[in-house]
Amino acid sequence: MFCNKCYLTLMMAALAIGGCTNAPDACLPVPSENQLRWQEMEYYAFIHYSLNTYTDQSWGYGNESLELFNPSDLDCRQWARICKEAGMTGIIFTAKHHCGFCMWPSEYTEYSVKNTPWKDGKGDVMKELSEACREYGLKLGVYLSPWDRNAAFYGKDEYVEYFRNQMRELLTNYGPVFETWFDGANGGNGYYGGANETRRIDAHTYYQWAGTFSMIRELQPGIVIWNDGGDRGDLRWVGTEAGYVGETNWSMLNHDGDVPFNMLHYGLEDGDSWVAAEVNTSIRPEWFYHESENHKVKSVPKLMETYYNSVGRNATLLLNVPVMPNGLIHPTDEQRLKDFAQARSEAFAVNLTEGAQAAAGKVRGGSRRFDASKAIDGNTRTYWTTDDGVKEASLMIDFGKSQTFNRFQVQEYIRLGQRVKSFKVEAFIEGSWKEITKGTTIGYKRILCFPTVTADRLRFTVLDSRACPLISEIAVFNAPQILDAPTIIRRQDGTVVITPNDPESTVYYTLDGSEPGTSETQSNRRYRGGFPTDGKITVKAISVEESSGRYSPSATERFDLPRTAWKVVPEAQGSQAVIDGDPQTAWHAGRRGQTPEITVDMGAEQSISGFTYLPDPAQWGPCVVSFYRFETSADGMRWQTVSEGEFSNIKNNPVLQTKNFPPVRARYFRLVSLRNTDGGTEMGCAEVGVITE
Ligand code: FUL
Ligand code: CA
Repeated sequence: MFCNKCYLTLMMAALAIGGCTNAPDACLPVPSENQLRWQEMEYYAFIHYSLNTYTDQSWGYGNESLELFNPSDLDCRQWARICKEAGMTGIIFTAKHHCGFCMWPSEYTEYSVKNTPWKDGKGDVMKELSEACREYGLKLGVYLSPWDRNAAFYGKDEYVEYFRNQMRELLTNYGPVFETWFDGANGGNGYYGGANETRRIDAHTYYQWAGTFSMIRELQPGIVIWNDGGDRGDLRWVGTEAGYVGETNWSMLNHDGDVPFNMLHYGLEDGDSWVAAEVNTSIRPEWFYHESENHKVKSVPKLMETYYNSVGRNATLLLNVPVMPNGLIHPTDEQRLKDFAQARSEAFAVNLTEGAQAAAGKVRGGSRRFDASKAIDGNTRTYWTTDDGVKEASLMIDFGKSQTFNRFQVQEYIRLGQRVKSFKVEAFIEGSWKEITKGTTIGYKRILCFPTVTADRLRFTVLDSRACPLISEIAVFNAPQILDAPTIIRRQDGTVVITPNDPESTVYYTLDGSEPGTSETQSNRRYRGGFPTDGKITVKAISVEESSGRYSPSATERFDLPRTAWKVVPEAQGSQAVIDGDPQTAWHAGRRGQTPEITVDMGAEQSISGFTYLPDPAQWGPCVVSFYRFETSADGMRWQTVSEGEFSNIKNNPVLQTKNFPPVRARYFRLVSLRNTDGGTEMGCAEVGVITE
């Protein structure tokens, strides 16, 4: 947190750097030294590993057996090596997830590694990880779940003391910790020492965060504290786990009162506190390891997109990699992280502003205070600026010769506050200035992608700013094109439709499970438009750039029987969207007092052993079901419940949910929403399906 007392120190820093008595005033609020150091870490790892790893769950209930924890090859040095090679700067580890199991031998509970078969109870994952991080030059962070489904006294006053005691152990015994992460989730029910009941708390009052935060700051003066709004932390969640923050992203918030989701996503231009954004997302759909997701590890293009939408939008990127039951990171994830690092170093290999000339344009109502060359001197501690009060200014970069580029990177000197509200970038092409891209906020770092252009001059113009703009660095790159895996859907009538991310590329696909190649053969077909299919199928597809022969990673989709004869009954306007095979179309059941259920007539009896639910992809008001009942019927009159329960962590991670049950024969099925993540029952649904025997 920044206070006015620090203002003088800051002014002096500004003078020293600017070397000029005329340095601009700070534009409050400004980041603390801890926040600055953290922001510069840019990209670091999340590691999810706990008892869930052994039960295939997202959230443990708190009663899972301690005997489950006995990894054969646990090696934190492997994790640290992989993260280091990936270009990451630290690791935040799930020391305790919602199930309450402690990955270190906590003095305050029996539910920890000390009572597992692993190393005869003498092991300590936190210790091994802290040593590995030190060895590889990575910073260490801890995730300590406030919600504890094992603790008998969770929900009572004494739990807060317990939580603080655990925090104290973690912040005392393992060296410097750069960040603490407290997930806000509380799904209510749990084991709670055998009580097996639902316990709800008010997350803002129950944990008495103020006391916990001051203890944390005392134990680790260099730390930053994560929060999801309102609790005076140092950095904020962005309101989604999908891997992006708003295009407009202010590093400020108001610290009082509840912070709505969209404020987490965009920040607040006139917020009173510095609370920059951290984008947390997983390299797989879920946070913990699930074997069934081994083919769902995000592609390099997807990771690049995530990078541009996080680090490239004034946030840090906290990328999760799960650990397998044997205690190691899966080779696919390792390879993907390496390829992602490689793609970034290729994209940002040559900065075209190095050796170029920069000049400030005519400034309306003021002089050019600090020279334009400061914006391309390779030093983020120096900056180009104008006189106070000037909120519109431009800077021209002359490459001296014709250059080809498609990325523009710009940084503000945030020590004196985040200022720029909007800007544009033009290139001098065929004798005139043409706008090639534009943006709103900048902050610590902003990267813009646009179609490749060739020009010898570029013009950057700040169109509006909270105070005179301070631009510390501008870089221009020519990143190679990256082909992404195409998306594959199957429509209700069995037609498979494949869409490449780059419309100019060619798609090849297979239906026999083999990896697609770059030329047409009997099994490797060239995609020429939607094609009919029948039965259960697996489709694999790649995008190919014909001119170079380069190709994308492959996409794989498995489809159960086509739904040709399916009908939503009774049919309501738009209700077919839930079975049309298109994950982008959705329908809501239970609006305006109607029953929150979807009933499907499959047209004929089938033997089914599971169902799938994909929530509405809409960003706001998606009505995601968290507690459900699934029923089947042979005649549409007499129904039986075959599955009932919870979709864990679906609120923050609304991916496809699969539930299995013993096979039943049925012609009809019905998904009933018992509760959605907002406490109501309305059910937003993009797709509902069954698993046939
Ligand atoms: C969520 C948790 O509920 C997930 O399990 C995961 O730990 C994620 C980072 O935060 O909200
Ligand atoms: Ca749909």
